[in-house]
Amino acid sequence: MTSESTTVKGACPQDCPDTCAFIYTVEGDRLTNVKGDPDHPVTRGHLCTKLNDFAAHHYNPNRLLYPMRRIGPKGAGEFERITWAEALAEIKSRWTGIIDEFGPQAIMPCSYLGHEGMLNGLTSGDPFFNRLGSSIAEKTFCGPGREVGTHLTYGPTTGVDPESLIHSKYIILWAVNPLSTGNHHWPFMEEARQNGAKIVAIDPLRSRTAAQADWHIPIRPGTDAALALGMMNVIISEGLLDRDYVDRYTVGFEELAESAAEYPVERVSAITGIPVEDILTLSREYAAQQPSVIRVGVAIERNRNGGQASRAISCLPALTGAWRNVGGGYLTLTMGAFPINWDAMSRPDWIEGTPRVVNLNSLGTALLEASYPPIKSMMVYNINPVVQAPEQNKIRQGFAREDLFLVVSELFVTDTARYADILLPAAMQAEQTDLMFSWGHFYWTYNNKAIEPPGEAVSNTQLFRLLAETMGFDEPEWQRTDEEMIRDFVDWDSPFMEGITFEALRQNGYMKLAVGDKDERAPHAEGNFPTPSGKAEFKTSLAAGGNFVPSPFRAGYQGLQDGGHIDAVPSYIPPFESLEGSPELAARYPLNIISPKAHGFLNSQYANEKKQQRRQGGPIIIMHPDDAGSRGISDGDAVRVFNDRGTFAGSAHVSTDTLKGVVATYLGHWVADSQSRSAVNSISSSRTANLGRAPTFNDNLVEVAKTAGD
Ligand SMILES: Nc1nc2c(c(=O)[nH]1)N[C@H]1C(S)=C(S)[C@@H](COP(=O)(O)OP(=O)(O)OC[C@H]3O[C@@H](n4cnc5c(=O)[nH]c(N)nc54)[C@H](O)[C@@H]3O)O[C@H]1N2
Ligand SMILES: Nc1nc2c(c(=O)[nH]1)N[C@H]1C(S)=C(S)[C@@H](COP(=O)(O)OP(=O)(O)OC[C@H]3O[C@@H](n4cnc5c(=O)[nH]c(N)nc54)[C@H](O)[C@@H]3O)O[C@H]1N2
Ligand code: SF4
Ligand SMILES: [Mo]
Repeated sequence: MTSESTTVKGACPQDCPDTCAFIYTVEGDRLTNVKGDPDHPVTRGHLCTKLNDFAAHHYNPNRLLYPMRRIGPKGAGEFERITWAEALAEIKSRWTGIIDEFGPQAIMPCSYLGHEGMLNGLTSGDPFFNRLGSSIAEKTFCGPGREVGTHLTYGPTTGVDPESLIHSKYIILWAVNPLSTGNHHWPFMEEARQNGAKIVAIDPLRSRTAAQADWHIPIRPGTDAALALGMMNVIISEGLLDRDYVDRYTVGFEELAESAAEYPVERVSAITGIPVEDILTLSREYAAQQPSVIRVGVAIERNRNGGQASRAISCLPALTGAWRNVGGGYLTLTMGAFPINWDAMSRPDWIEGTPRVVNLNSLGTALLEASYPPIKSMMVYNINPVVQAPEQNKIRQGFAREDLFLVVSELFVTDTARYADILLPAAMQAEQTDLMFSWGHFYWTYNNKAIEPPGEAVSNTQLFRLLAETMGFDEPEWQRTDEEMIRDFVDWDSPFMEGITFEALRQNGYMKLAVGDKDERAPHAEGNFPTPSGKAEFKTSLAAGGNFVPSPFRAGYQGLQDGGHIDAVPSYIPPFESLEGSPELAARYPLNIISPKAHGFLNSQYANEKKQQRRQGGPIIIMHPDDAGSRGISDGDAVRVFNDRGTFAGSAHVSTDTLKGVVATYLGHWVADSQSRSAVNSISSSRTANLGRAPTFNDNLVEVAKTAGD
């Protein structure tokens, strides 16, 4: 380190529950190191595998540095450099032409969580597109199933503080793999374990976490609601519930008990594949060993039953009175505690009338099906739909449409960016200002800009300022600096902001919300749930209907239940694609596929880094020995996975790590780097789950065969 080296406080930009505090080291004008801030109480100076080389990622030679125009066929990835002025002029003339002919709804944004910041993240383009009058992209890839499910029981509770987990005695990790997907909760659980806690993982796959747990309970994908109802049945019928807590702080117990009574252990065992004895032991231990806590992951919601599964699971802590003690209760998203002014961020008040809403799970269909006005232009930023969204083949066909004007803002020429007509270079985290909330702890984290962006890359905030100017928008909001935006986006007067100022936050890098002392905090020891009744609602008071918008995350656009109906109490329905749910399809495609997150990639990010590719390896298809054997497949064989929607290839990994009948593969490999020129989402369906219009990535049937010639 030279004498000119300085340090700057930053924050990890990724959609990850941990939101690590960074320390950037800058020498001259160069970012030379990114490390974790050792003083941060949750992230403790340790960055995950993906972000360990984050400084080098900024200097990846394939960074997109200048605006580009397509010169080859769509999808070929052939571009020539142009100036920003040329790029903006072309966008203006194409969009103006489209608006004149078809109206602004023929233009549509497409974005997601490539960046999670308050400024550059999920809502960064919303004000622009609302002001333009475009069609609206409904963004429900991650979270809404759990949110709606949990919300029905508890309202927008903040849940257990992960720092309080050290006080837990029984920890259920349900559909979550924190050792890969948010490892900073683990030390708290490990400390609890040193103090006698038991860690249980419920997962079809022996994940890294399941392998480290005290007890791994394999479960058939999409059957979690049946397990939760079965556990409730055991707990109620054996008198293991906390009757006093139920009487004082819950509503709808009789109805819940009736619903649970339909799930005797034998039936639950047949549905879930879990032995009767294990269901009994789990139920009894969970109820008896207090404080018990359930941490629910995002994977819970990626099937037809996902929302109701979250809801059923969320009833367990109220039934057993787990909330009474510090470290007891339920933990899924801490985000609700952050006093965020979502309307200021996304400006739903700028929407005129009722524009068309396209759920991004149906992106491919929306691009291909006739509609009026037709979608003539799309602007893609913060998302890589060719890899990450379902119906990969339809999306690629849609993006290849000659009459579609596709604008993409990116860090790299991704599988999606290859289809762009105009490609715009985006800044990376050390090159921009942002404020990060967290969905896995209670700390704000401030990202100070450490270096200038390379070439002509711009932050998303700057991109939309430029586009607003180009389109002639003159509202004062477009003149704000990044800091002014941050000041506008937070409710600084909230009680949770006690002791937190903008200046202090910027200087300290991170600050914890005033949620209470981690060693004393038991937010629902005496009920106090933010529901209409003030109690935990086994029977929801929202079931009567109404437009139910639990999440400010997708401000202003959504009624999130399907068909306007919500069952009064939690229920179970079989997955769309399963032997139980679709026997005819299962006869042709007998294997359930799940596609959890890769240890070495963050969704599709970092999958273009050689180091991460080496760490992660190529696409693997994890198969049970019985399923492999009956297909003549041996470990290491090249195989293809297919159904009516598509096909992709990988190398067979034959192992009892997965249940018989379930194959698993990791998400994030780039299509361009894959031997089959396709990836797992080629087989995924666009159907959405029973609550929150959550995706159904883990509710797909496939067949696997040895690749011909092998
Ligand atoms: N099969 C399957 N599919 C899934 C899932 C699954 O489990 N299985 N998970 C789903 C979930 S939970 C999620 S959250 C989604 C995530 O899906 P995406 O949000 O598409 O995830 P990323 O791969 O992170 O892609 C984001 C893109 O944004 C770009 N980007 C990053 N920062 C910036 C920036 O500041 N500006 C601009 N303009 N671009 C930027 C990155 O380079 C990257 O190409 O995927 C979903 N898809
Ligand atoms: N390394 C890494 N970390 C990440 C990400 C990444 O891509 N890579 N992505 C980030 C994002 S956007 C998100 S949303 C989070 C997600 O993080 P998690 O919530 O941990 O999600 P997944 O890894 O998809 O799945 C977790 C586990 O659920 C299991 N599972 C799948 N289907 C079912 C089911 O039906 N029932 C049960 N009980 N278990 C099931 C899977 O086998 C897997 O082991 O991770 C974040 N962190
Ligand atoms: S991806 Fe998650 S664990 Fe890794 S550095 Fe970022 S916030 Fe921390
Ligand atoms: Mo996600």
